Amino acid sequence: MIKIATIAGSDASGGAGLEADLKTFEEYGLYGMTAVTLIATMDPDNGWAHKVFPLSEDAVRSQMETIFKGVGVSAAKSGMLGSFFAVDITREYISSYKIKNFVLDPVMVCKGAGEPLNPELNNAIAEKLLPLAEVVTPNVFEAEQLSGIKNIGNTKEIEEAAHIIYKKGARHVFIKGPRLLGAVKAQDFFYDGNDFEIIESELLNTKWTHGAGCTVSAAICAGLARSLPPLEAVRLAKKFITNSLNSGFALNQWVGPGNPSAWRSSKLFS
Ligand code: PXL
Repeated sequence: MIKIATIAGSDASGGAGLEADLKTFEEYGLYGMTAVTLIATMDPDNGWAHKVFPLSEDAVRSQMETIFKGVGVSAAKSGMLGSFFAVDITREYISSYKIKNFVLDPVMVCKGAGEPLNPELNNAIAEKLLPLAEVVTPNVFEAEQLSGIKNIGNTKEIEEAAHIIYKKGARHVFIKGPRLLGAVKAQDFFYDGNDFEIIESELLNTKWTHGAGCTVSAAICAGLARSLPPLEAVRLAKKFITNSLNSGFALNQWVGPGNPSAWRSSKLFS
């Protein structure tokens, strides 16, 4: 059995965070483990406002011991870390256990949470975790933060941002889903230091995309765990998320996730 871990927050609503990661790992036939950094809850009496409950440093470190020392993994990803110590501990374990297949999802903002998380924490993520990343998976906002380029609005600026992020140490850069003016396809951008690749799928008209970023980075990580080269892992992840979002659904009036298991259950019950 191939083992894989996520270092991430728990989303009580189940669509994003480590819940999305675990569901994705399962679809790839892998054994998933979790180091929980925080618990995110959403308030139904206050417009689904997010609240975050960080776990203690000791609790985060103990989980890392369980996973990396006690078991071992073929790949790991990080999601919402939420504290400086979680960034430091992630760096420590990914480097001392020489995890080559490390996918950094630099979660800096959460849809629905309104404002960006702590900007100083974003700098720590860039400095300490980018150099360890086999693949980093920023959305456009995060690519702006990581590269320092403001208001990315066209392919040339995406290329520049990808190049800067690559120079800061990530071995592959995957920029997720910018809505560029005039785009008729859902486009993501992949850069490996030499070639710049646009990866396209049909543009879906859905607002149920909660957890899409977590899911796609988990799918890339799962592909790497299965020994796919990064570009192949990214292509398969793109198919996986498109499938999932094609079966998205509402949880309530505020939020709806994709359905990562849709392709399987449709076979089981047909
Ligand atoms: O989608 C970003 C995200 C990541 N991690 C956790 C979250 C969210 C958004 O809700 O709750 C735990």
